[in-house]
Amino acid sequence: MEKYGYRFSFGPWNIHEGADPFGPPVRPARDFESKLAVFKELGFDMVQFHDDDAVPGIDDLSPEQMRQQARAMRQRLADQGLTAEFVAPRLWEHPMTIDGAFTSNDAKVRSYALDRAKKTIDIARELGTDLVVLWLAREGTYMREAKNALRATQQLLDALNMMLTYDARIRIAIEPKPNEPMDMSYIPSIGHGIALAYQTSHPLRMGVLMESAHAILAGLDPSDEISFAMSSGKLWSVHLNDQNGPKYDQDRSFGSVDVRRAFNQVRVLDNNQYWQVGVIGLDVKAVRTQPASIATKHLRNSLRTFLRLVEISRSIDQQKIDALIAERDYEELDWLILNSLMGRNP
Ligand code: GLO
Ligand code: MG
Repeated sequence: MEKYGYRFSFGPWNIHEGADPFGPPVRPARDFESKLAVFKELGFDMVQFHDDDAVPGIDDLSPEQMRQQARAMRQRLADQGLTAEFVAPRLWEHPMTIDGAFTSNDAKVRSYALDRAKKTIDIARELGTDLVVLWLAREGTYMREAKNALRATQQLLDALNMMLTYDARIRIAIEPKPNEPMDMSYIPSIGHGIALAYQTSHPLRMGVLMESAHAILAGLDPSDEISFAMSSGKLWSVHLNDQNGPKYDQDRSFGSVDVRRAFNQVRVLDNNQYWQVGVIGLDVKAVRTQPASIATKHLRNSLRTFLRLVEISRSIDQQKIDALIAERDYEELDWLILNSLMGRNP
């Protein structure tokens, strides 16, 4: 398969048992080893980790045990010809973090969160990656009055500064999301993530991860979010997927809802040589109806859709586009794009 220099990744959570808030798992859990086998089979190159995907039971291990397990994981990856793209602290499942982690109203919780972030950095180092991703899942509120948004922003900055100082080589990418699990999240968009990045003590080591579904939930266009981040060199990873309107976070296969929106994400990534700076992460989930034995097709489809859209984008005659723009004939431009997406060259 021609991959045009792109590298692809996903996380173990993208092979999923199908539980939702209204029903239990419908597919048996697969062990990590069998998930690892899927990566190469489907053309993926790198693995995304939560800290406890790499080191299960992280809260109960000594620092030495933790590091040793992370080293063993690096070897397991190498055995499969894989490497780690990033590690993200899972700060949303522990009972301590019910009301948030870095922005919890409880000082003990905040210090747990900082410790856990340091462990994530230690694990990243052992896995051989310098990238830490922060999805700020529970940093927000159900009741506006329950926290102080200004103080929360400062707390997030303090946490980022602590992490940047703890390891001088680590880079941090914030993954913004406007809601879910919280009603309202504190860093809802790429713009918020970048504004925070520039206020840290080491702005050069701060960037963002753009997830398509999160941008759509915020009412924003994912390709414009990508472009905004790239304009300051801060797009360090992506979670491409799709989302059918402002409802629960769907993580649908890339391009499966709106292929033109997917095309525009591919187009800006490809026109700006994203393959030189980052990996194409696909944060997608199989729909709950998919039987277990065939529940990896969402990953296959997303990767192939991305590559098909690269081919389409490169096949469109840019001179034609420029001429239509010069004539301000945007209806003809529309027709050109639609025809290309429908497999015709008008
Ligand atoms: C949820 C997020 C989540 C993160 C992952 C890595 O909405 O997209 O899947 O990407 O936990 O931090
Ligand atoms: Mg994501």
